[in-house]
Amino acid sequence: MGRPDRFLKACRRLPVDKVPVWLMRQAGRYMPEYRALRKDHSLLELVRDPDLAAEVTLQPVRAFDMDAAIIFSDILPVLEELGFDLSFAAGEGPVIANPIRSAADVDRCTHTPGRGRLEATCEAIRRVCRTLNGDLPLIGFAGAPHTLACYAVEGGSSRDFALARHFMQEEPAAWGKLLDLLSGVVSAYLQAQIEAGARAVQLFDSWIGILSPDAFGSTALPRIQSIFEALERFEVPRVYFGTNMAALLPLLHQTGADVIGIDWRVSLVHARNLYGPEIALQGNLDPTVLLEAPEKFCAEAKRILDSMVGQPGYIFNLGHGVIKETPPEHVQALVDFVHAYQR
Ligand code: 1CP
Repeated sequence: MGRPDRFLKACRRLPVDKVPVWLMRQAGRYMPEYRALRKDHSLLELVRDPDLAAEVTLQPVRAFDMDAAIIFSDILPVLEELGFDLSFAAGEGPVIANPIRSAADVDRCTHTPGRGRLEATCEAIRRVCRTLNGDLPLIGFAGAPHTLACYAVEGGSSRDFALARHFMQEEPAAWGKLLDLLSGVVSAYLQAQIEAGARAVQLFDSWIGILSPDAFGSTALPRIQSIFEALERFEVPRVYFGTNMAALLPLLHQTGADVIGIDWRVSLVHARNLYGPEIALQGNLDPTVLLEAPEKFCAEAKRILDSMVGQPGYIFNLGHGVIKETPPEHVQALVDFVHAYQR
C-alpha cells in the first residue's frame, strides 16, 4: 500500500505506511505556475473553465509529492446559485454586489440551479480524475452554510463579520432560512462532486469561530449534520474544517464528520482526548511557520507528528491555507519531512 490510498485509509482510521499529507490551498498564488495562469485569467475564469480548473488542480500534484489533490474552485461561487452577484476585486477580496440586508432579501433568494455554473467544477473533477487515473484521491469541497451566509450578509470579507452577527440577532428566522437554502445547495453540490469522482469531501467553515457554543448548536450544527447525513450513502470520508473553534471543539463530534480539521490554536492531543479514536484528525501547522527556515518548520512539524505518533486516523495538514509568500521549496521540504518521519 502506498500513496494512492494513504489519505483515504487515514480518514477511515486504518493503518498507513506513512502519515499522509496534503495542504489546504495547495494550489494558489505561492506557486509560479498559478501566477502565470492568473496573468491571463481572473480567479472566476479559472474556476469556470473545466480545463483551466483541472490544470490548476494538477499543478501542486506535479510539483510536490502530495497524498491527495483538492479540486480547484472557491467556496463562494455557490452563492451565485441563489442569485448573488459575485466578483473578486483586483485587491483580491470577494465582493457580493447584492448582499442580504433584510429578511425580505432572504425571501427573494431562490435556488436556480445552473446560475453559478457549478457544473464546470464537476466537469473539472471528471477531467482531473481521468488524469489521476486512481494514483491519487481527489477531494471535493464546499463552504459550510454558516460561513457562506456570513459572506452573503457582509457582502465580502470582514475582520469580525459584525454585520452578519447583527443580522443573526435581529432576524433569527431569516438567518435560519438562509442557512437552510444554503444547506440545500451545498448538499446537492457535494453529491454532484462525489458523482463526478471526488473520493472525499471537505466542508470549509472558516468563520464558525464567531459563534458561541449555544448559537453553534442551534444554528450551524443542524445544517452541517443534515449535509453530512445526506452524504452517508456514498461512503466517502467527510471532513469538517473550521478555525478559531476552541470553544466549539466539544460539540464537533456531533457534526457527523469522519475527519475533523483544526487550526493551530488548538492542540491535536486535546482534540484526540475529546473525541477518542472514533474520529480522524487533520492539521494543524501554523501556515506562517512555513515562511521560516526548514529547520524551524520541520521542528514544528516533528512536534505535531510526535503528538500523534502511533495513532491511526491522522492526516498532516496546515491549520489554514498556504499563504502566498510561502516559498514553494518549503512546501516540498515539509512534504518530504512528513513522509520521512518515523516514530
Ligand atoms: O486571485 C486569486 O488567485 C486569489 C486567491 C484565491 C484562491 C487561490 C481565492 C480568493 N480563492 C482561491 C481558491 C480556493 N479557495 C481554494 C482552492 C483549492 C485549494 O487548493 O485548496 C479553496 C479550498 C478555497 C476556499 C475558500 N475561499 C475559503 C475557505 C478556506 C479559507 O481560506 O478560510 C474562503 C473563506 C474563501 C473565500 C475567499 N476566496 C478568495 C479570497 C481572497 C477569499 C476571502 C478570504 C477572507 O474572507 O479573508
